[in-house]
Amino acid sequence: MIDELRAIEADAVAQIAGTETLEALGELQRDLLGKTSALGGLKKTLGSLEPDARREAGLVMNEVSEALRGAFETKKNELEALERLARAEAERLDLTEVRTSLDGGHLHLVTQTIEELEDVFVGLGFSVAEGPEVEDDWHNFTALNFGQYHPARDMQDTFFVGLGGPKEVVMRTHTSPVQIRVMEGQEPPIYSIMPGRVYRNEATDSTHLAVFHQLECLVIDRGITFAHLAGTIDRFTKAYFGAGWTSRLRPSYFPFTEPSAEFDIQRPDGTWLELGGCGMVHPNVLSNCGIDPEEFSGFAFGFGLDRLAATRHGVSDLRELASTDIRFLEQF
Ligand code: FA5
Repeated sequence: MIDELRAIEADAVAQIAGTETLEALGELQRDLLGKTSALGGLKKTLGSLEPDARREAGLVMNEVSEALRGAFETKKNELEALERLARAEAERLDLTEVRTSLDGGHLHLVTQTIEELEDVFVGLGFSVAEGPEVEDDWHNFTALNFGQYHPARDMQDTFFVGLGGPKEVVMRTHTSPVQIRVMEGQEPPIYSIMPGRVYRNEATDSTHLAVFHQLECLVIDRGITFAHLAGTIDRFTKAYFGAGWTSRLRPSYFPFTEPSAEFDIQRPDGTWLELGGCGMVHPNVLSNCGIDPEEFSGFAFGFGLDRLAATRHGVSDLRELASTDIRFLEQF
């Protein structure tokens, strides 16, 4: 039996050494060490030997099993290292390559989304406005009816910039300050959208980023009602996502709108996604911008563009949108 065991060992070691893939190695391991293997067969006959011969054969059998396990382990490490190298080689980017044509890239998913929504709203008669990402307290908070010590200031954790007096300059926490800039700069009627990047000092997870994007919509005219607001939200939801999608409003609070609501959109599978806030522009906000609230009324809404794009394209983690992984970015 001992000769037989040594022969099995020599044959197995040669087979292991000649294996070229991890899959083949797995199969070989089952063939050589499994219950139906030659080694397994000998193990079963061990009991029929005389005690001395059994002890001796048992020792050799353990040695052979150990040797084969070691050989499998070594080969597995070797094949895994080769596979890692091959993968790294396949994914290698030649950063010294000089591109002679411009067909090597495309706009980021969020930029594509902004452009698509601009088309939707321009089609509805809106113009597009922009404002600065570094804002003053007046535009980001005070003109929007956030009282100096109002707890609503804590609703959006703010990054302050070391310019001017304490807490005077901020990275804008939402796109609503652009409403103020638009109202300060032009007489009603106003039909504007304001897309842009915003910043909040918060921990990131699959549904929250510290740097993300919003799109703000502002309408100021004579006779504007809540029905215009609800209708506009539903119109753009269907234009962007398709006819099977609907929206709903839930009562909420924002200092700059009264009444205020949060709006969700319903996916065709029936589940809801919280997308943004909205409401009728607060009379104090109109007055702060020199617009007579007795003559004009209006609505505003603002929503998260990253969540919107992620929902439409099936991206389950918002952090992917900030990744530089070319395999992710190339999909859109
Ligand atoms: C606002 O920012 C208000 N300015 C919206 C508004 C505009 C209300 C006009 C009334 C009138 P809120 O903090 O809820 O509201 O944010 C709006 C949306 O931005 C959220 O519903 C969500 O879609 C998105 N959002 C908020 N925080 C994050 C975050 N950390 N990461 C990604 N998206 C976010």
